[in-house]
Amino acid sequence: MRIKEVAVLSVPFGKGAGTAGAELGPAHILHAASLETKLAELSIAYRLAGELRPAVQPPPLQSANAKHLAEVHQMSSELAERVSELVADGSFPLLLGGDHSISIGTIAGLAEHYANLGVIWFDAHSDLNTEDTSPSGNIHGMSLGISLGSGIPLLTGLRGIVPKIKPEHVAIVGARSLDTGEKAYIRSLGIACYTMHDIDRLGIARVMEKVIGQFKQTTDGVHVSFDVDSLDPLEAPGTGTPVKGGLSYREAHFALELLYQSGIVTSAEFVELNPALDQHDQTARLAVELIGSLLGEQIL
Ligand code: B3U
Ligand code: MN
Ligand code: MN
Repeated sequence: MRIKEVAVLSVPFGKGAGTAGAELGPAHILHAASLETKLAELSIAYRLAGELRPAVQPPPLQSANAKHLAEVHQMSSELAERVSELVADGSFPLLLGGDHSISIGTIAGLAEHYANLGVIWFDAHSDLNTEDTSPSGNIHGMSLGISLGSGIPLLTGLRGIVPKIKPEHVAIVGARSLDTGEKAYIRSLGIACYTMHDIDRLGIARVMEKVIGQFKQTTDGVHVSFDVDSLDPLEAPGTGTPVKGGLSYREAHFALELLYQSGIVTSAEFVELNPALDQHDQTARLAVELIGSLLGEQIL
């Protein structure tokens, strides 16, 4: 499908994370870091599609080890519906998070349109925990697993498609903090997981060539889920769970430039920006720059 325009949807939701502040992300990307100026500079057809802010507090839901399950469930079902509408409308959904639990809703909405959706998960973590393996009970550490059909049935079952994505259509890039249960899950399903070790060994160009090669023939759409904690905390301090030794400024830009050139990307989200922890909006500004690279900004 030809993309009519980029539809920017704000998702000021932070209850999937253990640290408050990710709910302030969209405002800082839009205002402090001027996303619209960047999109206008690039002559990209875009529209602001508003923000998703569930109106009423849902009644609490019982769960063994999933914090704020009711709020995450409500937000995910509303977000899935909005994202599905944006795709039906021919738009390229660009979501501004919010913590990484928003992916549950994003991917549920996308899965209604793409039977073989590819997901590129830039992250220091793999977000493949379940209630049984999660050390924190924070749902943002479970969102990729839920999209793969593992975990809380209320969330895996959203909009009736289970699973939303197949393991062979997932690639994790930038991993360096994996829990024991996540490592076992990655191995047992054979998920492509490019750790920082792999990036050091192969270089980001080769890694991205492999990811693009993995998806090019076998997927009908590709979603880029960019957790800003994939970046090195020296470049991106404004995030709730920073982990040393991440993607450099140049590796991140280059990876997204290569994805733009590949022409395979059909939606994206930038998550886990926490403006309360940021230094003079450094991370928000970097996120806007990276959105530019993903949408076609070039040096020359
Ligand atoms: N794997 C840990 C930590 C974590 C995951 N995602 C973030 N942190 N941002 C967990 O709590 O599941
Ligand atoms: Mn994440
Ligand atoms: Mn992360």
